[in-house]
Amino acid sequence: MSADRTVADLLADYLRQAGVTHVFGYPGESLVDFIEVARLAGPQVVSAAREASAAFMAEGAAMRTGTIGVCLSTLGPGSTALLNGVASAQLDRVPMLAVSGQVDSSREQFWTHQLIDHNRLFAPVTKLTARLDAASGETVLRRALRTATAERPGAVHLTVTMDSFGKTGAGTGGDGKVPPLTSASAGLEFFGDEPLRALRAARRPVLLAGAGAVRCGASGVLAELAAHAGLPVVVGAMAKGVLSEDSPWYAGTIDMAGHQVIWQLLASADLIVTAGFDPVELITPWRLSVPVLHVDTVPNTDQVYPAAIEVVGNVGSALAWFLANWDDGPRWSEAELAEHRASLRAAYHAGYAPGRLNPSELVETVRSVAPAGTVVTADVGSHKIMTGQAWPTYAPRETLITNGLSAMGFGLPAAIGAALSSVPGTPVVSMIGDGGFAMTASELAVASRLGLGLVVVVFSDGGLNRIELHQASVGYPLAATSVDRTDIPLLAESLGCDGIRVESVSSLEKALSGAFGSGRTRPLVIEARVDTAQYSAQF
Ligand SMILES: Cc1ncc(C[n+]2csc(CCOP(=O)(O)OP(=O)(O)O)c2C)c(N)n1
Repeated sequence: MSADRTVADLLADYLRQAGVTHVFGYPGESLVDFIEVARLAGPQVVSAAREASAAFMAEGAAMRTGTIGVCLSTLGPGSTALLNGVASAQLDRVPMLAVSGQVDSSREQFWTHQLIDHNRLFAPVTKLTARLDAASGETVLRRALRTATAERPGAVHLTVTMDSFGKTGAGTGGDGKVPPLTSASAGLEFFGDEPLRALRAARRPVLLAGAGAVRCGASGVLAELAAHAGLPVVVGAMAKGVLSEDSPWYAGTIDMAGHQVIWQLLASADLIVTAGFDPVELITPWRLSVPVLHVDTVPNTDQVYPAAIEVVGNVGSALAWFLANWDDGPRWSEAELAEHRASLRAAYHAGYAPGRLNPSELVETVRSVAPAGTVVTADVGSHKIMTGQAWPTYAPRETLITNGLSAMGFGLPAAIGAALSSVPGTPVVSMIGDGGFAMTASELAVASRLGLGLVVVVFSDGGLNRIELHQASVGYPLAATSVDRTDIPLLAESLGCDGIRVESVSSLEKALSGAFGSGRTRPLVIEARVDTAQYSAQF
């Protein structure tokens, strides 16, 4: 290890080794040493319009690739602004390394201007907070990367004082290599007969698959088990694609539009086998009394649902074990599942307003023209609930949804992060509400600067619909929930994008005609004026 290696060199080196190609941030004086090192040798530093967006970009990149997302902020106002995106990664179980600068170490103990105690600020929204310096840099970095990626993955925050980044002598505490960054080991902690007996004894078992199954790469074995044992598979919104949605065993996405139909299916089961399902994937409380067999990388410490039997370890290995030991007939028929999906479709279309642009039509029309392999992100609000149910997803990590923190402001930055970490030319769509758009529209200039031909679909209804629905449900008049109307196409154009407004399916189809497959390098923003009647019928 060279004695003149700085902390900035060390950080950049470890990130490159960890396969990190982009770091998302917003600069401040405290970061310039790192920015310079990264400019020369990588990873590429992408500056966002604000820190929280930078963290959401990192989260989107990590959701897409499964590797760690990295974001940067300066001290004080930079770190407080970063917080939302860090908390988002933590609750979405996405591995993230967040790094913030800090004043010189000589002033850190007493200074007041812009000084925030990062350990206290980030402790509640991370798995670990620590200081990165020359003395223990290697060990701290290994610890940070390993902690963020270990099950359940989440966020780690590191503070680097202004004098530390440029300080030499870093890199003497190890072998100079990143530790293994897999999230789940291959093993199982529990091989007793009880889980097998429970599954065999069940007449109407249902699988409930979640983000842990995606992280464990359990898609293939999940599909095989479902087909072999005839099991319906309900998925969490953050696990969409873990079972291809054209499978005859797909039974819908929990707690998205039409959710009553899915809860009815679960209530009719005599055993629910969770497969890496995480309670952060729920929105409504768990009210079922059906027995649960918990299969996950971690024990059922949340206790959101009680589970008498637990299988803890790699979700794919656990499902393979069930599969290898299944010697009985199918429990459900494909015809039953087809009937269930038809009911779900009908529930999804409830409240349809003839002659208007309905949110269901918006989702279905965009989906119908988006090519295979399109990546979609959703922001947070009623549009997410609609997209989460009716955007058929055929592979994991193609539909990126936040259900942990569920922070507005996620959708557009996550699409930028996902686009940058996908094979160039991968189509990327972002479905966002006009409230979330107002929060993050300035990031369109970033997408434009980077030459990303995103398709951004704004569900424009002039209101914060999810909250309006709640006001209506408790009998309050609508107040403080309107979204100020702006000329969205004009705004988009001023930010280096193409912009268009549509109010009908036919104008939407026209707007989408050149949206995909033409090698566009300018984002396209479609303001879709939707009718909200369907939203009211859904919830
Ligand atoms: C940062 C943040 N602030 C507030 C909320 C609470 N919230 C959840 S949905 C929602 C409304 C979103 O409105 P909009 O973006 O227009 O989408 P719509 O519901 O109309 O589809 C709000 C305010 C949140 N989830 N995140």
